[in-house]
Amino acid sequence: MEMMMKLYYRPGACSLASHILLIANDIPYTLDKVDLKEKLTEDGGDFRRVNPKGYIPALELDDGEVLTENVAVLSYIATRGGIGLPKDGLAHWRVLETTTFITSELHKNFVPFFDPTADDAARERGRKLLTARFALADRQLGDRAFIVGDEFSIADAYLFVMISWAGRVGLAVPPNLEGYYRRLAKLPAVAAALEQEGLPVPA
Ligand SMILES: N[C@@H](CCC(=O)N[C@@H](CS)C(=O)NCC(=O)O)C(=O)O
Repeated sequence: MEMMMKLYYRPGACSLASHILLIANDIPYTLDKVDLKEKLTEDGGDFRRVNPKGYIPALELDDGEVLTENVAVLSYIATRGGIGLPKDGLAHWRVLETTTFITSELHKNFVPFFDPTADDAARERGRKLLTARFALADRQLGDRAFIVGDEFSIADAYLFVMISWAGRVGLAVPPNLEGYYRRLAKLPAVAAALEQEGLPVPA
């Protein structure tokens, strides 16, 4: 029997972006819901044996290799399936440029909000940085449908998750980004991933 890719995930976590990409690329996959606190896989196994870093996303490939780190996992899925990362030209690098911005300038600045040991000063710093970074993303989006070029890319899937987190921590994003978020939620791959993870579809 041919092995299927397996995505180690947590509902609504950054792994949602990879989940969206698997669906958009029509790649068969299975899901494994990780207990991140206890570092256990869905069947109670030791998640650190899958990914010694202990975090998600982790994508088990069809040959048993495990790939980690959002930018690599997202790029891998898009390259395998052909949707989400332009093959060549400057467009390829522009998508990676924006996806790296999302991982290092947005995603990382949410850490104090999800870390129970972080203090108010760390959260305030995070809030200031996130407000400035979301403003940059808003300017980049302008009145276009997608964050890079004219097509849906891995950067849109990742930014979608970041905007959903902004809502969770009570951080307002510019109205234009909010509208973009609601439009993305209606894309079939995004709606299907939300449903499979048991997450509400934004109104
Ligand atoms: N550098 C990693 C960070 C991934 C990450 O922050 N994952 C979070 C969920 S969104 C996680 O698993 N946190 C639990 C932990 O670190 O214990 C990447 O870009 O993939």
